Amino acid sequence: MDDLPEEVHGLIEELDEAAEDEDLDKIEELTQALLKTGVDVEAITLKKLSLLVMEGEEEMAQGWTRVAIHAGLDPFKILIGGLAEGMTLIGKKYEIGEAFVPQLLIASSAMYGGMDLLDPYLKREEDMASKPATVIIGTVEGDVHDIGKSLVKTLLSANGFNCVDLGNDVPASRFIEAASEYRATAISMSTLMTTTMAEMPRVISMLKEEGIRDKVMVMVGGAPVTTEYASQIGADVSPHDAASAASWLKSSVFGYPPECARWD
Ligand code: B12
Repeated sequence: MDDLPEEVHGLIEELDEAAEDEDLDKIEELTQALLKTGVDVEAITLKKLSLLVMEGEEEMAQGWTRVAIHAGLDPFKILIGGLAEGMTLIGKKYEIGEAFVPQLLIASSAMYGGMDLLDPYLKREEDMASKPATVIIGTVEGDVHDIGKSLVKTLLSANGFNCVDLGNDVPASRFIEAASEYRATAISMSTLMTTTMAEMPRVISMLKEEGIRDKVMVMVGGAPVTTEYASQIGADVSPHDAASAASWLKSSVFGYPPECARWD
């Protein structure tokens, strides 16, 4: 961002102030002025958002999320390339000892703060037939990491799936109960820790014990989960990110028996 014209630097500084003051009219007005300069507003805004999440600046991250919305950027790009990218940046710092748990927590709040504002813009697709397929989503027992899980939920919802979010630290039995209760089409499990990965085969074993393994597709994911691990534990798939999870499920659901054929 160093090589930007003086005028653009000035506008970015003014936008920082307006974001801090939560001055919504000023943010809109300055965004229009920034667009008129002809600079790459998308690149500037995504970079700003990732840095603000990394620094845990919740108000500023919200202000710049508004800038991104006013600038007409694709809401999914704002989410993945801006807000979630900030979590990746703080994660790298944590791994080399330059950030600690409190910083991770404030970065998470900044990420969720921006995501709340984006929510109404993350449009739901309506072309999935009148009764959308239901997916049970959660982070496994013992694990409180929920950002990746929430991204999967957002992307699946945007692709027309009905998501039942069980949250984090979800006992295996809760996945099973919810699958039967909602006559689910799929279960999506996340974990970010090697120590809690064993919860995933536990859920799959319970599905088999209850005689319902063939009624639901099982997706597993999270940083330590590999394709090999997924097939070893008898999951159907482990797409590597939230967007591929949504596209895999969307294409798989059409060849899958309908809900009544599975659950009645
Ligand atoms: C933020 C963070 C936290 C936050 C979580 C806040 C929150 N609301 O989620 C807090 C501070 C609470 C936290 C706590 C802890 N953490 Co932590 N945390 C992280 C960190 C830095 C980033 C995680 C993150 O949000 N990434 C961003 C999201 C977007 O990525 P993601 O979750 O991986 O999701 C992507 C994919 O994996 C995939 N995906 C995710 N789920 C699914 C599901 C499906 C079905 C599919 C297909 C795809 C998919 O899609 C997403 C991309 O689109 C990671 C390090 C890292 N680099 O990952 C450590 C990390 C996960 N934490 C770790 C640890 C050890 C802990 C603590 C034990 C620390 C402590 N001493 O207290 C506790 C755990 C407490 C518990 N019982 O769970 C370790 C785990 C080590 C291991 N291998 O087991 C890591 C790897 C850091 C490290 N290198 O040591 N943590």
